[in-house]
Amino acid sequence: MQVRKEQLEIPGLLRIEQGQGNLTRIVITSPLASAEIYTHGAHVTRYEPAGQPPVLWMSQSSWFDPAKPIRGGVPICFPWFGPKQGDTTAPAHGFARLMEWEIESTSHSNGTVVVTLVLRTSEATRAKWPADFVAKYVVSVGAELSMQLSVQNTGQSPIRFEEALHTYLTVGDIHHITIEGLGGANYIDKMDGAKTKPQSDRLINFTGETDRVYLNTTSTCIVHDPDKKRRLEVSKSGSNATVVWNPWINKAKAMPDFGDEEWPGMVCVETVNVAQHAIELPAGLTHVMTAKVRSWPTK
Ligand code: TA6
Repeated sequence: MQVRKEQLEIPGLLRIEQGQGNLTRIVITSPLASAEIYTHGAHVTRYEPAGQPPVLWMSQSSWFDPAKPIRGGVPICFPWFGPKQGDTTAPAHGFARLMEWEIESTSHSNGTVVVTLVLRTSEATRAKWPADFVAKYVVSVGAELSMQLSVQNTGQSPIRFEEALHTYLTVGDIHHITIEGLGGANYIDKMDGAKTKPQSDRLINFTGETDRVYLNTTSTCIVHDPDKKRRLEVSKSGSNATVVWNPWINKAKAMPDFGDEEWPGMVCVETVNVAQHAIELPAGLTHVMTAKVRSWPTK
């Protein structure tokens, strides 16, 4: 049963309102940072540390429609990533980002505001995925943004799922940034027939559409952004793979909810368990994956 709005709001720190598209939006304004979370998809759409520019990127062309995913912020991809194998009618990246999550609780401590949202098995989820689960998403907004996705198998048999916190980051210019942390890892290159290749250079540079699944990596990634004079750090736990994506010119043009000229201003560094890193979860157990995003101004 949904907890009442009045019991969830925290005067001066957290309010609940109708946001874009009349979707329910949680607005957090604390001394440390401000943020917005839509209950549609439990979708974090904004995170701004105090005195700093936005960390998360949002498309100006994003839909805010109960039947469509929001473009930008941190989509939750679950229980599959990309197209669903064997079902061309299924939504890309699973159903979690298309469903209404329930706000279970809110709290605050020393300027950090915490929101817990829940998605439970329903007829709608079973129609797409025959599993019993409870997904909990704990978002902590403070000097860093922490997002913890836990999935409990509440059924009687094992379940297998993929998951991603598909983080869109704002950058000054994709041509000028580098990403540190994945040197030496192998990656699946989705732009070259899904071939597996070594990331031989210590830093990732961008010269075209980039769509890579880095394997067997628990590393923290650092996005060096000389134009915005900052580095964005994406650290994680409970995740063994990282996706790096920029659609570049043609793919941006092909997406109606992505402005044609927006691609230079963003990069995705995604905290994932996909492909050979999909989660096999025995009955009764819970898996937890966490992503933390922090912005460090540089000289
Ligand atoms: O994470 C990269 C990716 O899988 C790309 O292949 C691209 O499809 C992107 O996700 C966006 O997917 P979406 O369904 O949100 O348009």
